[in-house]
Amino acid sequence: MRRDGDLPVFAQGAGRLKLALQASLSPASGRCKHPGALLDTLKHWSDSYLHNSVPALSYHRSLAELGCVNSPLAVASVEQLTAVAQVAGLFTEEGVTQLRRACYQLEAGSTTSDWIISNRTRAATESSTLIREMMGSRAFLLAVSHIAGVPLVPHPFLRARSQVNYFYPRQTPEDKAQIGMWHTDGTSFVLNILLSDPGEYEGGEFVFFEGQNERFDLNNLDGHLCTSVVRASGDAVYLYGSRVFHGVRPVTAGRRMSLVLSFHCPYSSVDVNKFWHLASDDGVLRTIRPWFQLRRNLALPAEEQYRRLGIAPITFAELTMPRGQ
Ligand SMILES: O=C(O)CCC(=O)C(=O)O
Ligand SMILES: [Fe+2]
Repeated sequence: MRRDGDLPVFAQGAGRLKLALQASLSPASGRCKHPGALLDTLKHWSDSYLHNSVPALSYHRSLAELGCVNSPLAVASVEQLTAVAQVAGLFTEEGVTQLRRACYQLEAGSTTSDWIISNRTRAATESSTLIREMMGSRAFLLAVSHIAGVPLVPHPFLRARSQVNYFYPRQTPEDKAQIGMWHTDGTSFVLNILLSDPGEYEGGEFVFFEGQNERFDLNNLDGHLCTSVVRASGDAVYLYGSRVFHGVRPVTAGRRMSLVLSFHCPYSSVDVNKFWHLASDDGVLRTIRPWFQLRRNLALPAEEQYRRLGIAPITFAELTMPRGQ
């Protein structure tokens, strides 16, 4: 039996263009559960929610190790760029508790759709003080930059920057399973933080393809299909999301919640996000203006991007130093 037969592949190429046009015609395809609900816990972020020590990586592969020869970024090599890493112990217990609380609250603003992820709240940084402040924290950005191998800032496209995913089992056999279809992300530097404990759900494994994305073939995953060992609330999978196929298998009991954050390397104006990827979520018209804004923001010098965040630039040199210096 094909192990991931129940996980389809999200439309690529022309299929995605079609979805973008459909989204434009039915903007109400994702309906908010409780419009007008207060989504913010109004809790502030504190850097004490991060462990001081270097996050433990239980698994790490660079883009080179996945078979990529040409680096997508002129400023970093394929050896330097992390393709996949499993991260434990990034947050303290109190940090995990606060993130869980914030993400529970955001569920009232979630929408369901047939897109890649069935049920989610987008632009979490716009609704949650805690998540917005965390994304603007230099200590947090430095920790994620260490994992990624290059200095990072929050992704300038707000609706792609942060989202909370909620997965439930089907209620009736006719229901569609809530899944994360096999896909690559529209952004490259992506941290997927699991915010559920193992006892809270069954199924819902995070799977990824350990190989070049060009070689991905649903009918022949042999030897390349990996299931993440990330299990405990607060553990994370970091991905070079635009190059590594991944998905979330159906949840068969309970509820699985995850916070997905996207970043950008400000020393490069390269961004793989395609207009059609963004438009397949929001429709063509609603994507045009933010798209041009994104192009302008990507072209800003790194120093200016960090200045706008109100923090000192993270440099490449800083990432090669042992932590704590
Ligand atoms: O829920 C997760 O763990 C990851 C979902 C995902 O791949 C995404 O949101 O792009
Ligand atoms: Fe993803």
